[in-house]
Amino acid sequence: MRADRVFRNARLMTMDPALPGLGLVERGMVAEVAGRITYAGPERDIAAAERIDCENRWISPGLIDCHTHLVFAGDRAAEFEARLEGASYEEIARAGGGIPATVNATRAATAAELSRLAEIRMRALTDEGVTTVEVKSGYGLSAEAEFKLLRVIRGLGQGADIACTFLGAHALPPDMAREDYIALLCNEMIPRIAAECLAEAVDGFCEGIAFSPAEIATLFAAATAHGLRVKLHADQLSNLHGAALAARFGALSADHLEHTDEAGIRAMARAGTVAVLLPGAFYALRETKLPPVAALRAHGVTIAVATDLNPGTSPLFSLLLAANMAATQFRLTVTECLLGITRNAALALGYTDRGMLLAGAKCHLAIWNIEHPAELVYRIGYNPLHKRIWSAA
Ligand code: DI6
Ligand code: FE
Repeated sequence: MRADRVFRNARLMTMDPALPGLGLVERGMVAEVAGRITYAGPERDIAAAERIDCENRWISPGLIDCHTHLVFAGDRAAEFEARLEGASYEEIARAGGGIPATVNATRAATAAELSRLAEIRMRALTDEGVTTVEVKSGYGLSAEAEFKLLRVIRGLGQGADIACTFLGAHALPPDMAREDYIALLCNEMIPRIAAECLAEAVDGFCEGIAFSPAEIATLFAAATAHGLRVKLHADQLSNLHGAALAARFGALSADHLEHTDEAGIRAMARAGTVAVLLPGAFYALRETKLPPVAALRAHGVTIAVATDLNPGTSPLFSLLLAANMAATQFRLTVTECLLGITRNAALALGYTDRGMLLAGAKCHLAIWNIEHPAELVYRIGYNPLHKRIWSAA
């Protein structure tokens, strides 16, 4: 079959699960028809309307940032300074700073202003080869403000595919009783989100300063009853057994996991829940408790890596730097880091049509000015992207 385009004279990181490691192919090529890969492998003769000589560069799948909170207004630089003076994240949150500060600024902003700010942040990611971004709501915390955020997120994506996640259960809004807010989420917001297809998944923050496991279980029951997948901010600051709770609801992912125990990891392995590690938050909060990487490996849990881009705990605008931090701080291997921002990040979002260079997958590519795949993880604050291939198809 004739291709629309071929990318020839390339070296491939296919991320093919049937091959070891990154599924490397020397002297490779990728063929595309109508936005889909029709062939990826050793160079061969394929007729094509357009032939692109990659000059022996490496091609990876377009990168996937599977956990961001990039729609918000305001900034938290003063909180950063307070933490440098010794205040803890929990102390700041309990004193009305933290998430509530961003909620106030976000509620006051128009949808147009939020879109403008979000597009700038998205550009930082896409400039480094990202082609799919997960974006959470969660800085509205009222029906009106959360729906504003969901519509802003749905309207993004002039330069990347967007997966939208509803994070109404991010913090308790200042003016509401706990039971009333959970009821609002479950009985009014989730049914409307499902009916109007405003989000693909529902997330929550299971933590002492946010929502209890029982509240999250109520939320997840409502989400799954309405056909929405779930994900969870789990065991970041303490072990409330969030990973096991997420697994019980067949969650796509459990994220953070610094305090997750062996039982939680076993439950994730059984449920096929992806572990999303967020080294930006670990770094910014100067945490010392490492996520249980060895146990995740031992139990065969799929590991992804993301930026957690948010104004409080992870003002990190680089997925390559997240990968570098995952290696240096969490001791992930280069292979784990690169699978974590491609194939495994796709799985954390429930996608099987991307994150790999395989026939049938979306033709989202990143073409790199590097001599070896490890260079994507090794440098700090350097962007080796040559060209990104993404189309809305
Ligand atoms: N965990 C996080 O790391 C972010 N949200 C969450 O649930 C923090 C969000 C913020 O501080 O604004
Ligand atoms: Fe987060």
